Amino acid sequence: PYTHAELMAKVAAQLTDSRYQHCLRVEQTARELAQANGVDPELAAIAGLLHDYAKQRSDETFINLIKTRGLDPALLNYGNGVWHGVVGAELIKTELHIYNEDILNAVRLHTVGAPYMPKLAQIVFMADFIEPNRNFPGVDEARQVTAKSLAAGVRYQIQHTLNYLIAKGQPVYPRTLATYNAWVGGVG
Ligand code: DGI
Ligand code: FE
Ligand code: FE
Ligand code: FE
Repeated sequence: PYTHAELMAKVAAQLTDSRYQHCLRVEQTARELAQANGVDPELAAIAGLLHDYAKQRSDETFINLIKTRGLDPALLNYGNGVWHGVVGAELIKTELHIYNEDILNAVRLHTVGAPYMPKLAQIVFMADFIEPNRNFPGVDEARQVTAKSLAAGVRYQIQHTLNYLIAKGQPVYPRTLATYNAWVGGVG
């Protein structure tokens, strides 16, 4: 297996410097959220470091993986935003030889979430949203909510994401909507 330092070099080689720096901030934020939530900080750090590993691959790469690895064909109707996590996890297996399903799932779910998310996946999802350089309106509230309750943070983020996609007229991947319904839905 690659050492942590070797994985850092692998990630750096795949990404622009600013995207790599984002990955390092997500790694550190995930480590802190793990410590606060009783999750293994090293697993969180690795998942955080790797979450955007595939972000700068070509559309063609993702389309081929969707077809050859038996992934949801509906993915073909979306783009890099949805693909780099859900499909990108395949490249982490093949190229980095990481087969820990907890790590791979956290990468897969980091953008669109899922109705059920293990704590590690919730941590990477939130670390990506609130890492120190994020500065969208509401990010400070998101940080405060997440510090009090990881699940409340997930709820906050998925509401924000759905609002953003609709405001922009973007198509919503069905699992993004399922995440929203599962985490936000209460009494109907
Ligand atoms: O990779 P990052 O920029 O750090 O952040 P991210 O992985 O959370 O989000 C990547 C993009 O994916 C973001 O611009 C929003 C977009 N996205 C998330 N869910 C959906 C989506 N785009 C579409 N079209 N549909 C979705 O359901
Ligand atoms: Fe991402
Ligand atoms: Fe995200
Ligand atoms: Fe990210």
